[in-house]
Amino acid sequence: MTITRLRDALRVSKNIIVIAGAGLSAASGIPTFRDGGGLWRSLDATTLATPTAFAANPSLVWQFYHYRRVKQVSALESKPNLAHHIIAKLSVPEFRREVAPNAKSFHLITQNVDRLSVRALQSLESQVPANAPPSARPQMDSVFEMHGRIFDVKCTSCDYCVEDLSNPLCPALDVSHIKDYNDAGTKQIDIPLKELPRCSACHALARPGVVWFGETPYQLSEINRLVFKADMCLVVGTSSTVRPASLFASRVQKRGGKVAVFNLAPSVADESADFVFRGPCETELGRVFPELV
Ligand code: BJW
Ligand code: ZN
Repeated sequence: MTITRLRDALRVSKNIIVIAGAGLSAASGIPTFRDGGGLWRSLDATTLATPTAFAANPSLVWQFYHYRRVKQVSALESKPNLAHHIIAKLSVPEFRREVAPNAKSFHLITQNVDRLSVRALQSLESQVPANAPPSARPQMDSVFEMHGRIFDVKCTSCDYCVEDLSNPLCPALDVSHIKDYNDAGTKQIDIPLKELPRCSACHALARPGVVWFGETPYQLSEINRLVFKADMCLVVGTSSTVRPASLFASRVQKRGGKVAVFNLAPSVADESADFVFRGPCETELGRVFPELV
């Protein structure tokens, strides 16, 4: 049975990584990008998620990201689901010992910008008694948000980057009248540059702190180091179509590691995977790790 085989492989794993994508947050109500109902099904990524698109139409790009901040990702609108919580628990040495007694490290490399994996860690940390030993605590630095964070506001000039949860970020970006994300990503809007979010350090135009096509993801050298030493890679809720994240699993495998895919639908990663769990990751991870539910 696939669960038993994966559990056997986990028992001898030393360095575990999870590569996550939008499917991890789907059960939290956050749209994916490429499958049914995904953002890039009805919207054109090249007009919204590239530096050229932002240079050409910063008002539209800001409106799109502001809508997603407020209506989809905010703490009021979404919360971590069971899959986030199970992955967070794997970062706690005492929980991890149950499934991977030989593991020296565990890291999540997420392409998601929604912060839900970090919120899951924070919620776990808040439940740990103050006098608990480090082995009972989640490892707060175990998450790498390689495509940035949707609540970060980043300067286009000096690169100063700060999390700003204000709603609206500036009066001109009030999106309360916008019906849905399709409208947010297409409805013409013409906000003068000086009324868009500005850098609080140098006052230049600011942009959403996410990684667009053609840009280098964050923390790539640390991530490459983790991928290089990993001997177990769980690929959770990603279509595995966007580089460089789509390349990590095969790199782990080339060095003799194992790959387990958790996806609702077939993905390009399935073909070479050692284990495939077809179904919602919030259910499948619970089946594989019942002690972490
Ligand atoms: C479930 C589920 C459930 C649903 N349970 N599963 C030609 C021109 C220009 C660039 C390129 C080019 N060719 C290649 C490139 C590179 C490019 C790229 O890969 N493009 C391809 C699309 C062709 N990549 C880049 O440009 C990257 N940078 C780069 O390569 O820099 C160069 C470099 C590399 C290495 C070293 C140094 C330099 C940057 C990519 C940035 C991607 N940005 C976005 C937007 C982020 C901001 C925002 O949120 O708007 O990131 S695009 C979008 O795709 C987002 C995601 O993180 C990313 C990946 O998508 P993901 O997460 O896989 O989502 P989906 O929707 O595709 O899949 C969801 C999956 O979940 C599906 O499989 C479902 O079945 C499943 N699912 N519910 C389990 N409940
Ligand atoms: Zn600045």
